Amino acid sequence: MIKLLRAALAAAILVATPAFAHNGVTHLGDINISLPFTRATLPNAPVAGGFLTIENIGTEPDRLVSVTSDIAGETQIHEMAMQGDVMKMRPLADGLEIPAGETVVLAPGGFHIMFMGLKQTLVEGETVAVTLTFEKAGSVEILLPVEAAAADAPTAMEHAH
Ligand SMILES: [Cu+2]
Repeated sequence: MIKLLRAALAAAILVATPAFAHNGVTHLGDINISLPFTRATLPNAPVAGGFLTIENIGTEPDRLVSVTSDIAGETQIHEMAMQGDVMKMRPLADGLEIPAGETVVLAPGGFHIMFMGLKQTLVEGETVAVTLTFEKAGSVEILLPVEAAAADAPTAMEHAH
């Protein structure tokens, strides 16, 4: 009976938390998410960016279809693209494809998570929770450490080498 309860409990935990984190990498099915960060903002800043690295170790492409967060009125997935001579950002209406066996980096100047209608100041040293939803791998909550306003990468990465 206890064995059965344990098995049921283990199954329940598996269903509730399909993702697990190890050495700073969050595993969600064939998707590995690493190096999450965002950047400190001034008070009343209307927008902020979020950054992380997504690896697809599977044999099928997947797609980051949405990102949500309580810190913003709306959270979008953006790309930077040339419009004439000007670099502009625009939302990816169909999400961001993560090709099989490839790694897609969301970083300043490239793909990024965009917090629109920011509801709070982002303070260095705090963390921000976002929920990423993939077409195949499902959803996972990721904590983005808030780095300095000019950070290009999470400090944890710099400390690693
Ligand atoms: Cu943007």
